[in-house]
Amino acid sequence: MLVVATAGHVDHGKSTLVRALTGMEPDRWAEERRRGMTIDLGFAWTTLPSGAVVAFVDVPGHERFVPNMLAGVGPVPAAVMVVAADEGWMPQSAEHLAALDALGVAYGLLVVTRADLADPGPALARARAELASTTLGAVESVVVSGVTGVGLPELRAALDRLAARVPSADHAAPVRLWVDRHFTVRGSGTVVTGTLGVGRLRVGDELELAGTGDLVRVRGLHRLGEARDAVDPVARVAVNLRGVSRDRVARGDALLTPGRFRSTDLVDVRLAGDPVAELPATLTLHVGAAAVPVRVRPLGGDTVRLRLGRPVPLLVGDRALLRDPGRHHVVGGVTVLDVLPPPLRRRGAAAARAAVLATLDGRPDLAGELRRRGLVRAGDLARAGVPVHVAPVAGDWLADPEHWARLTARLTEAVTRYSREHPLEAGAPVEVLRRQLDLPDRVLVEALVRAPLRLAAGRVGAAGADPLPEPVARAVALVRDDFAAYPFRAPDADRLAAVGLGVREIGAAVRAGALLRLTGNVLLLPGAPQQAARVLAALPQPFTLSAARQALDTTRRVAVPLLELLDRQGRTRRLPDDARTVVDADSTDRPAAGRPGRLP
Ligand SMILES: Nc1nc2c(ncn2[C@@H]2O[C@H](COP(=O)(O)OP(=O)(O)OP(=O)(O)O)[C@@H](O)[C@H]2O)c(=O)[nH]1
Ligand SMILES: [Mg+2]
Repeated sequence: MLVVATAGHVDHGKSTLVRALTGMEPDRWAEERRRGMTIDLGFAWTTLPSGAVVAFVDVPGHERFVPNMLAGVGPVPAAVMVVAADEGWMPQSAEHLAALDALGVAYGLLVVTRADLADPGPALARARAELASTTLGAVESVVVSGVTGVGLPELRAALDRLAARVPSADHAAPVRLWVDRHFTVRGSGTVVTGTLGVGRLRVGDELELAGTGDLVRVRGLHRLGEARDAVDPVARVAVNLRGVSRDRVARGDALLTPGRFRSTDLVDVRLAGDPVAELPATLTLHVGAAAVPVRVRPLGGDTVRLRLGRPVPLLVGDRALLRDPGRHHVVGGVTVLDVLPPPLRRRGAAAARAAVLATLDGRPDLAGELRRRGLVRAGDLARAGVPVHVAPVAGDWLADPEHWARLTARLTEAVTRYSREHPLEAGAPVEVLRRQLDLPDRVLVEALVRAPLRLAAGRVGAAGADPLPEPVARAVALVRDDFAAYPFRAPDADRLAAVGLGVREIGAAVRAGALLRLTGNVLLLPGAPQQAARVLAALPQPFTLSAARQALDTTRRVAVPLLELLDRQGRTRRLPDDARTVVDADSTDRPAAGRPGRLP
């Protein structure tokens, strides 16, 4: 289907032309017919001699309704520029042409109407000259009269040639249907219409409503007034939505393939048109059928940063236009360069940003995005319109290869430094490394770990290294000798101090499993509980605390917490009279030694 918008000054005969070609009434409102003037968009269609179908989006020419005109033209790939022979080139001829040029519309026709009223020659010559320097360029032109019908066969033939020239659209692309009309149909609910530029719509599809993020279901589809199960682009389409009330949608909203777009309120763009330095601080951005107020921040050269009044689902490479509504002036077309721009905090950041943007052209460039960002989520790039065809380094994260290599080196340095500064710890905590390397996600730290580094228990250290730092290992060896003679006599404070086991050293030894902490500074070897249970099993059962203390040749300071640990481990059981029996000296069903808690 060829979808084509009309364009041109008020009263130049656009609607008359559409009516003559299609036999349909583009002016839908009674007020429009009463005033003889188009106010809002009109829709009409017909079959061309070749069998191709052309659908018109008929726009108003009056200067007050330019925003409506832009909503119609935004998503449409082709235009018919209409100029009246008797009036010639007029202000909205110029403004509409500027809009088509800003949006990059490259396919179209020039039609000089009302040729029965005046010599079409001068209007034709002027209009051709005006179009020549725009994206439309040297289009075919036809002279007609909507009243006498002169030129209409030639216009139909020209439309057929245009239909053959417009490139076909991508059926597989994600859908972004800009809503240009919405209404309710009794019994069916909410219906929205739009020009489907790319992507396929099917009954039953789930779509995302850009404005609210709501998921909605396609209940029915119409293409040019006929019910369809599916509609391929380019097409005029009406979508009956399930699960949304009419007041949740408005013109300028968009129906999206879920998960494929990200609405943004901050974009960096290249501007074609007026010098950037003279821009007003606020303008209106027109994209698709949307019109959004924006704050304009010139960055330098021809690039500006736009802060949008509300988020809009934009992609890198989108064409849009900036208009000054006060002055009825199309400021220029914009090409979206970045929908995820970095914040500008430091002095000189804007100029630096402009220098980066100067190298971009709005064509998606994965390698360039990775180079500039270093790290970025694959989903964020895909939703910005940049196809992703490289594997993530971790989770959903993509990395620039050089940046990743630098991070690997920095991780090794950070671990080495940490180990030097914290000799008693078994490596650097992942979270500490994440902050030092300024990484957005812990999975990135983990993915950076390469031999000889090793990740264990949330820390990154050198693989194969003794888990116990040298001074601690020496001290533990000394107390181990003490235990050889008296395995259940915990070293007292003096002994601990003498061998050099302070609070931090003890912590390191316990974490490494070299010592068992009964409580506080009461330490035994890790095998002590099992050994004790075997000794106690040889006593007459049940046995008292005092009998246990003597059999183990130790003090109450050790015996009390040791027996409690044995109880928790299920090796002994405490009886109501505080005596105990050994249940299973070699019980393996035990919680981690020293951790408070009961067996189930
Ligand atoms: N004689 C003559 N009158 C025409 C021709 N085309 C349009 N008109 C008349 O011009 C007036 C405006 O025509 P429209 O088709 O409403 O113009 P328009 O461009 O749609 O106007 P807007 O939608 O308001 O911008 C009407 O009175 C038409 O009858 C033509 O070819 N010859
Ligand atoms: Mg009209």
